[in-house]
Amino acid sequence: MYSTTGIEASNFVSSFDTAFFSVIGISILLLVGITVLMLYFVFKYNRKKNKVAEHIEGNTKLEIIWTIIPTLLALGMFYFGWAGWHPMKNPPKDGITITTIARMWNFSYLYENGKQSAELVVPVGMPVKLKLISVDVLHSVFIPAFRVKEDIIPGREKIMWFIPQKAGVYDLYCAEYCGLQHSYMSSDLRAIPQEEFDKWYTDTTALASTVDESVPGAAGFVIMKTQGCNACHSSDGSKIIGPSYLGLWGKQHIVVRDGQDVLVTVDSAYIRKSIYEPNAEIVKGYQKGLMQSYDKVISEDDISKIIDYLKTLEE
Ligand code: HEC
Ligand SMILES: [Cu+2]
Repeated sequence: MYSTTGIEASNFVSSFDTAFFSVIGISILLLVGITVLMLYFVFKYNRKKNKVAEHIEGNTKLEIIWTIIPTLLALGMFYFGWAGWHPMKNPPKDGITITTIARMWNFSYLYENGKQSAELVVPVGMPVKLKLISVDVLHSVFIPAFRVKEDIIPGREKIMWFIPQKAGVYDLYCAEYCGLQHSYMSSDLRAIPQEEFDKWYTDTTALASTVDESVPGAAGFVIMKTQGCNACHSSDGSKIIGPSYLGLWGKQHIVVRDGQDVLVTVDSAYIRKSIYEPNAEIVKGYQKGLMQSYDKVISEDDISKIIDYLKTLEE
């Protein structure tokens, strides 16, 4: 049905490259042509050879030629651009849909069966539709090897699609400046054969099995890494965008709730609220609105694992 024999990384590579190189080719041709012609005229009509300027009224034939040729060139460039772009906007009905959640400053991927991943894992030869969601500001997902890029706009849902054609690991970047750690906002895209993908997809214990359960807090650490919490929170006491996790558990500190300073003790209920409703109480001295709710991606069970991890950082 879908060709997997293509040597290109995705189905959009050849149409994109055709458009790109035809524009570049025409531009180079014009640059060289105009430069050569200009130099030729400079010598040919040198003042020493022909002092008197001639007045030319007009030349219909020439005017028609220099209108038609550039029009054809421009239409040609438009055609290749349109032919490459149009299919990108029309995803097929079949294939898999992966919800791509962008936030300051990481991407995470939510699959139809509830599986979550920090890495975009896709099957080779199958249309992949990314449902793009931003929970905070503008981001943009860019996969250079696949020749696809799409802005992610908060409050709007967008679809981007492609067919991976060659197994491998590719880079995926955020291509829209989105704040302090924007340049670190990237993830891997791993394209694997269908059978291997099916195994990965149905194995919902995969995340847990890579975690050494005998190490206290290990599972919580992996969850926070997957969700990108460490872009804003350190575990060593240093302040990044948010407070450090070091010594957080059991601590008493002041938060601002409805404009009022309130002394709170960091316990399970507080951590849970910090993750599900981060803007209800703001730790004094920090900015409101930076951390967004994780209620759709972090379960109650995950929260208790995160708490186990925080307990290991008690001072
Ligand atoms: C974009 C930056 C950002 C990300 C990502 C982020 N946070 Fe936060 N977080 C903050 C900021 C800023 C605060 C302090 C303001 C507030 O209380 O909301 C905070 C506060 C907290 C607090 C309360 C800390 C305290 O000292 O009382 C906890 C707990 C917390 N975050 C956990 C998490 C977890 C778990 C994740 C990942 C699932 C996460 N955060 C992701 C920015 C972030
Ligand atoms: Cu971004």
